[in-house]
Amino acid sequence: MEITMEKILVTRSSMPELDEYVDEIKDIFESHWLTNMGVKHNQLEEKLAEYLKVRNILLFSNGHMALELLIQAMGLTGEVITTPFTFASTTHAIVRNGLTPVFCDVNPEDYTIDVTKIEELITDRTSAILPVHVYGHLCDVEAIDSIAKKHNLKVIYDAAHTFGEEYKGRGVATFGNASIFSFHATKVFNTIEGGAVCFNSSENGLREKLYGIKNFGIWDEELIKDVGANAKMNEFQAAMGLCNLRHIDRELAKRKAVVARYNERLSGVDGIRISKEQKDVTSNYAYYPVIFEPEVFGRSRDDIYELLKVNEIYARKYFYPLTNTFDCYKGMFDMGNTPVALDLSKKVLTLPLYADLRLDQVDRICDIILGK
Ligand code: T4K
Repeated sequence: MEITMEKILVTRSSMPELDEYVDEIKDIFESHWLTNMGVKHNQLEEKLAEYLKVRNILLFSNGHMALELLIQAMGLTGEVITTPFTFASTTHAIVRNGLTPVFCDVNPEDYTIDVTKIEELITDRTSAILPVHVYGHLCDVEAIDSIAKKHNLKVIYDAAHTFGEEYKGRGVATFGNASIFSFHATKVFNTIEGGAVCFNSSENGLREKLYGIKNFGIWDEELIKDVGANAKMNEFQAAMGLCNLRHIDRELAKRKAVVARYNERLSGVDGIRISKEQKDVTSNYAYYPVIFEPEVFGRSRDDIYELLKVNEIYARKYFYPLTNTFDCYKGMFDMGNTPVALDLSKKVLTLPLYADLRLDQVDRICDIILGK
């Protein structure tokens, strides 16, 4: 008799009960108002601002457009210091604005930008720093803030992975000049596709500018002030967000239990490095990255990836390859400038993590990794 294995993907979207979503979208069917900053959109903005403890929030069709249009709205020029250990979106958003990404290495502790290496990359063309809170690990926001102030640079955080996190009781999106979140189906909180720009600072006219730019630059029927795009969140996306936000605390608690089980099984194993809790940070348990040191552990990241795959477990190599080695950027950047990121990208595997992942499934994954 053939035994069928249970397939486990790297993540699985959180969703409300069908009835709850149907209830939420009834108004949309009654009003025929489907998009362009409708009632659900506005309700979600209000609720998220409160949840995220941030003064300004604008919703977008996805996290990438939030970032791309934020860079445009802030009028950045020349060079932007960022990291290559991230999803394609971060680097593409800089390049698609006609700017030059300057890649800073990451630190080997939490894989965020190495703040000791930022200043040597600043030139008279640098306009901003764009660090990434990768996997939900918070960047050293205090050091970045002081470097930015000293050199009069803007700071935009790619906070795609840090929904709901806090640092010393402050919402994560209150740092820097602005931050973006992703509400993609694979994220801790999703609106199917979706994203947001958030900021606390009283950036001059930023809210109005972003509001216009995500709607073709239209300020009113006869006044088109910016070369905008279309990046509006529609009412069905917002309705999904309203439902998912009601259950976010339960979802986070379930994720926490999954992470605790992984930690229990994988900590203290020679040749395996797991993430440490960050001081003063309230985690959202977004990703579970594991670093495999092949000389010590005996097997490489790629060995484990394949081993899991034959067992129908689909972990992912987030973030390999580094963005500065992408085909589309061939010959443009030197990956030798970011040796720590390069090393990590060859050793990291993000294990399956989602609220409904059962603990016996976590055990099965760990048994396979540990050869039990
Ligand atoms: N900045 C950073 C640092 C980011 O990580 C991202 C996105 C962005 C910016 C841009 O934000 P968005 O524009 O995406 O809002 C996924 C996501 O598509 C992407 O949002 C995310 N980062 C990235 C890290 O992961 P893929 O290509 O790995 O996704 P995919 O389709 O292979 O899905 C992974 C797994 O998720 C599937 O095996 C099953 C599960 N899944 C997927 C979908 C699409 C579901 O359960 N439901 C679904 O609907 O990029």
